[in-house]
Amino acid sequence: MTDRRTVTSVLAGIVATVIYFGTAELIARGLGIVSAPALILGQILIPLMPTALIKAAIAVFGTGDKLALVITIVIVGSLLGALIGWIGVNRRGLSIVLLIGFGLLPSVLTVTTGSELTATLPTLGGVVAGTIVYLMLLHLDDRARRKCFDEVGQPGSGEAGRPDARPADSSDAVTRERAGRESKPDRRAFFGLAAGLGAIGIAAVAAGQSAASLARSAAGTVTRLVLPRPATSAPEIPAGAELDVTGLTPLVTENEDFYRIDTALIPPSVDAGTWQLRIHGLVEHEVTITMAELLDLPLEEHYVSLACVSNEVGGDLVGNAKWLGYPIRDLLAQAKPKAGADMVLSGSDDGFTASTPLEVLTDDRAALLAVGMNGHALPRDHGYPARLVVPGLYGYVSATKWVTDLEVTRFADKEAYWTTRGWSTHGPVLVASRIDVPRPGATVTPKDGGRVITAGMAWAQHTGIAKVQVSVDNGDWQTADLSEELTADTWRQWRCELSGLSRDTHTVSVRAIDADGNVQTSQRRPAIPGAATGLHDRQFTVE
Ligand SMILES: Nc1nc2c(c(=O)[nH]1)N[C@H]1C(S)=C(S)[C@@H](COP(=O)(O)O)O[C@H]1N2
Ligand SMILES: [Mo]
Repeated sequence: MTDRRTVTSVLAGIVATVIYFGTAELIARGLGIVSAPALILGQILIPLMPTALIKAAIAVFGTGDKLALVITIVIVGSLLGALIGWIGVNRRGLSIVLLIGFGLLPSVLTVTTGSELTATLPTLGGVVAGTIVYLMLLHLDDRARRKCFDEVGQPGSGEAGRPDARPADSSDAVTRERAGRESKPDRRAFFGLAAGLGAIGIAAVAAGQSAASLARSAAGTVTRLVLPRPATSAPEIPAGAELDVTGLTPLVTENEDFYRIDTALIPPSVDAGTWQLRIHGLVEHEVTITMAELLDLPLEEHYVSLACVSNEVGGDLVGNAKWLGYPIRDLLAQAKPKAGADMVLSGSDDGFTASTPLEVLTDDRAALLAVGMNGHALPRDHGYPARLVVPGLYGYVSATKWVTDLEVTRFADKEAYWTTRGWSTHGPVLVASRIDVPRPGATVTPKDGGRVITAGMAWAQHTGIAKVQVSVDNGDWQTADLSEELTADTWRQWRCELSGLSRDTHTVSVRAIDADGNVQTSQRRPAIPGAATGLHDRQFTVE
């Protein structure tokens, strides 16, 4: 009897939790806001995790639609719900208090972080629905039990909270058997309702999530700023800059396809009308610039490829876009950095910071305070309304999205977000290359003359790619054809015809050499503290 009560009570706790999350997701979607408990909890948990886990989590959640995180939180939450249900076997009142208390936690957190009050509505709705479901299931369970006691001539149970106060019927085999039989319809009703509500809760979470990712991709492409024409346009794309190979990555990455990496589970929603950038610290004059002032300046357009330091060898955390913005060099010239300064700590609305060498921001490269990406306002995921883009550095030390603050300072005095977590202070990009074609494990039919095409991308931003070489089955390096260079700040496509391959499985590997003569190293090294190294290779079969 006690076992069965434990089962039903624990189940009621789990179902209540799932209904809680599901209701909250649906309300959040209905209101068009992102503050459902699963994401709020994720936002709080991520910074508490060990560094390696955070990077891994961000790689998964930063690019995906956060579904994995939400599932994890719902599962962990349900375990807590189970625990509360288990406590409820003996102490029902306490379990209800715990259910409501833990349930309200995310709304307390939203309020204390200064969000609007509507942001708490999903959580509140979730708590109400979850508590009702919990009480309803327990009531059904009590009724099943009470009925069976009545049937066997026992008094109705008014002491549901104290099982030890119940008549000692469990020692009586006959009573137990009768009880089991008599309570069956109510038992079935209990389990049926529990299963049904559990399924509804899960469906609600799923529906809320898919609506959220739809809303996110819409928010990611919508244009809210009217961008001025550039004073200086980007160069025309030369005819030979794109090679005609099926399956090869396009030279310019569409905004929707651009990789996304950041620590913000919920991308900040910044109002361009009130946005300001403040330049301060070791400067002669503090400068504050509004969006209207920024858009009035002569803006420049530049193609720049951006890469993430945590990109694995062969990975796709790299993209190339046409950015519209104002040179950071010219903004800093207005502020006049003082002698001794060697770094600019850029900060964003969400607390992220990046440390960029001052000299990189003041030399002649196209380091931009960007407002446009491929002819559109920056998508929210990519830093709307303004971000930094600096050719030649990894994103974590340069590409601050939702940027609001530039502090001119010294590496000796300040540390940036990822530097305090074990990543190197300076993050120059390393020469890199990747194979796109053939696809992994592909079976290829050689073209006339027994030729097999391999192709891919190579990058060494701000230095430029001089050469790409491929090797089959550890044979001699052969030189690939390169697409025409767009600029030294962008990646280049390469292609190579392999011939004389036997009908067998082969491995092709690639290496790039930059314009300074640096050869991409074959030495394998993990991403932390300063980008993974090693050569990308790929297996395919010739038929
Ligand atoms: N505010 C903010 N800016 C940020 C980050 C972040 O976490 N927060 N991540 C950086 C990192 S690690 C990279 S690689 C680039 C990625 O930019 P993208 O998402 O537009 O591709 O943004 C950088 N800017
Ligand atoms: Mo990154």
